[in-house]
Amino acid sequence: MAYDYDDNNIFAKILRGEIPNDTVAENDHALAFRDIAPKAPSHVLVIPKGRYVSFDDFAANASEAEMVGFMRLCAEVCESEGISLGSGNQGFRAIANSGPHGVQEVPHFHLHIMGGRMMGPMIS
Ligand code: D5M
Repeated sequence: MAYDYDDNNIFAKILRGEIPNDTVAENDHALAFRDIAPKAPSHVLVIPKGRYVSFDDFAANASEAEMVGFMRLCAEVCESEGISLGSGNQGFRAIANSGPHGVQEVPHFHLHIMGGRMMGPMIS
């Protein structure tokens, strides 16, 4: 299965430092920054630094180090945003829109982490 990565997508430009972002956290393998159009009091996007189009591309092809780096950064974001269940907070929603049916707009894998309010129905 081929996943054609577009180096001109907006998150690739963010990773290259060509456009600004509101960084929340970063490690060797992933970057977390605030969504430009937040849908919740806390709305952070976590992206791998590697060239992965979608959730399934990342799941199939990322190295274990990239996966661990990505997931640990997600945990760090949940903690610093005050939404992590492990610290007794109220929780959050994590979504990876993937492809046309998932209504993915930016073709670089990203996880939306949203919290700070009660979420509505998941399907729309
Ligand atoms: O959603 C893509 C998300 O990316 C959407 O919530 C807006 C956000 N976005 C788009 N451009 C930027 C920049 N420049 N900074 C921060 N956030 C941005 P999806 O439908 O999952 O692909």
